Amino acid sequence: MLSRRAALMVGAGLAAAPMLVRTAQAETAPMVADAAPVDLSSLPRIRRELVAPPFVHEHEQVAPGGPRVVEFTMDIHEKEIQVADDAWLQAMTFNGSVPGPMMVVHQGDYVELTLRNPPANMLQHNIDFHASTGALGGGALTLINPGEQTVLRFKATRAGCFTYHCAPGGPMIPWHVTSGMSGTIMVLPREGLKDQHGQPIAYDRVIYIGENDFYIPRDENGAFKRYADASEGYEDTVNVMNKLIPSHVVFNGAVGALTGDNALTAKVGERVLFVHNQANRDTRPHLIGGHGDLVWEAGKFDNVPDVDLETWFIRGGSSGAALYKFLQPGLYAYVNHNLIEAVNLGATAHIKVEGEWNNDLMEQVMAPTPYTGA
Ligand SMILES: [Cu+2]
Repeated sequence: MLSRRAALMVGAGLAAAPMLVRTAQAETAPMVADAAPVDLSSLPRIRRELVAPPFVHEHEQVAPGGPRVVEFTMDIHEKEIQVADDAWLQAMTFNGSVPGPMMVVHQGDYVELTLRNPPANMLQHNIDFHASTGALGGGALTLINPGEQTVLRFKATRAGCFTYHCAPGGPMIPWHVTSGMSGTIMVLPREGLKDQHGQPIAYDRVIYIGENDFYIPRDENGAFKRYADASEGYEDTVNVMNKLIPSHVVFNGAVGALTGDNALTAKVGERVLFVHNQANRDTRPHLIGGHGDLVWEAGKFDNVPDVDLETWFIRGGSSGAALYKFLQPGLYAYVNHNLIEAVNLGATAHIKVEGEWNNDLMEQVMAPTPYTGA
């Protein structure tokens, strides 16, 4: 007798889908069993409680000492989310949020993640950390069924913002990623960030944006379809997805997730580090009325940052970072500067900045008045 999940997978022709992961899993298992043990018992351990985006858990920018083992726990939740007034998605999430929570460690630390797939879920999941080395980024060691949990430890050898995402094999990979299963780990250099001259630089806050392209099917009348669970929507969703035309391109899981009453806040003089994750598709952040003072476009902090950028490019499958010190008060829009995606499809965030207006930087010399002509 097949479980409901197995029946759905077979019904959708997916039984053989996770082949790559299964093969890598089978090949990796004996190597893992034979490998020399590593003794990390002398290293201090610290446990970090993850928080939902656009916020980030407490962390030090400069490492307070030598390498540590940094412990995290994430639960995977399959749940329906509202993407727009008229659109719902059977989302798959790390820790219940889209994007998954940001994790912060320092270069040389060990990341120790307990990943749990609660019994109420219907699908297999895993995690591929672009920051890690080997075993499909950990994907071959973390594939878990509903009702299972696993612990993966990897050494964060390279500094930068890195995408993580679910990658359970075959067509499950794009489906899970475009259903919300991606996020960012930020590996800070132990001595903190440096500017283009190699001088230390700090941020006052992090704003963590996860951009998602969603592919929600429509019915014969053009209305978005709503499904009882993820598997029920699978076939329709793949048909939309394979045409590569997203129904929504949004920040943090929904149109309006970071605008209006949900707008972010900052103060004139504050340095904000914008971390932008896109696990599937290229994008091009732009802060309207501001700049990227220092931009690690590819997200990797051992590269010299670009300065004074107007728009920067985030490659699909990566996380980038941009530092900006706000100089004027007012309402700013942080957008994907494909403006169709920003305005019509949803990829906009707002930041309300408090402070004193600086007429030297900009002044309205004459307010709009009736045209007097030549
Ligand atoms: Cu998954």
